Amino acid sequence: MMTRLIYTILALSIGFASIGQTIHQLIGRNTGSKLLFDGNTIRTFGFAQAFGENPPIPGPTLTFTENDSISLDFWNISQGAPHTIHLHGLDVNQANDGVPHLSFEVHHNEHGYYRFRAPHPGTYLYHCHVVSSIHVQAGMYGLIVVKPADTSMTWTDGYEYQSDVNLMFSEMDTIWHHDSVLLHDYDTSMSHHMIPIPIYTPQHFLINGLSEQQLVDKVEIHGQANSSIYVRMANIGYLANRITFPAAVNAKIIDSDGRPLPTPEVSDVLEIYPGERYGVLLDPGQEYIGTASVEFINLNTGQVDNQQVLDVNIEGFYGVEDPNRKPLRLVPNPANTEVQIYVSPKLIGEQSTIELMNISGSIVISHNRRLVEANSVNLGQLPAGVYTLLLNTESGAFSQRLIIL
Ligand SMILES: [Cu+2]
Repeated sequence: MMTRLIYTILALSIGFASIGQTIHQLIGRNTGSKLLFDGNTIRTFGFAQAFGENPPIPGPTLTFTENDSISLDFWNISQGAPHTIHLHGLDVNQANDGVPHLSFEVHHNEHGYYRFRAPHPGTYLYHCHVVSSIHVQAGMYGLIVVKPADTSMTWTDGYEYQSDVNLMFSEMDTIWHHDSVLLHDYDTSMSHHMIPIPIYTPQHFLINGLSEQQLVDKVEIHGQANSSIYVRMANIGYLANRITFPAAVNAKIIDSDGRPLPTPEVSDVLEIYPGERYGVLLDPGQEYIGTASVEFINLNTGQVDNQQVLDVNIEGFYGVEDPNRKPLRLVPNPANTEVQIYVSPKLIGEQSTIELMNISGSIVISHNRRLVEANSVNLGQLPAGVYTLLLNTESGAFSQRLIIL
């Protein structure tokens, strides 16, 4: 199972794959570093994909196709503790499950293969299982996504979706990243419960490894109006997460822990406990710009210790070349004191309501108007910002984002 190899033949083993089998290479390292939102850098452990790469946190998302035969070629280049890959939720056999003493450990400068068949489509986790309280906190975790053969579906005979977003929630306590704690990364006597570990008091609350202003433009829920967005979520932290979606995206919880829910639940709010995974389908009916909230709940106190905010950006009719599919166009956009609403020929002559909504959802302008080709709207002295123009006609309701400078 485990082979001691020297680096000189390493190159021969990289990139090898036979038909029907996928080989992913992962490299366990305990010499990573991570930049936090406050500008501080801490030491981390993690999973990299290339030798010499600073391991990202989370580790790389492993994407498999249902029923594929997978080999994870796992190298330990850590100068220290052994590592494993535990495949959380995947129902692999014990020998390939990465639990030390039941499976195998990969020591420094060694590698081993985890072999398994990708199970039911869904969202799963992987993490190191050596002194897992420390190694997971140190950063040794990542997401596994198993897709059906038809990747436009959540699973065979499931839901069709047009775009997807993966969100992994975790926390970090910088004290646990001091060498004094990380030194306890391995204890052959199995007495690691004796190691005095400081009480876990995270200061950093992470979505895909980022928090606060690091999230801006990096992690967001993004999609198109009138299309479905599949959001996969996993909690690898020690706190619970409460996610609140805006009502405008019509969130529906469709799967949990890698299995479809027998009865999908329409709900804007979802709580995810440590180790759990959920799939949520969003079906925004119109353009929307707003936020989703992620609260981190302390399971000892029940209190919300922190809240992070994710941008939700649902685009309208941008980039649609067919003029018949573009019912309205705003010129200029960004605008200053006035905007022209150009409507498609089939809307001309229809009775309409033109409304302008600010980012808090308040209607700041409302007109009733019989539509002509170019409909002028005076913007007055509205404050600069992002607005949504809503056009209600006899043929239907349309919206478009308008930026006022
Ligand atoms: Cu480890």
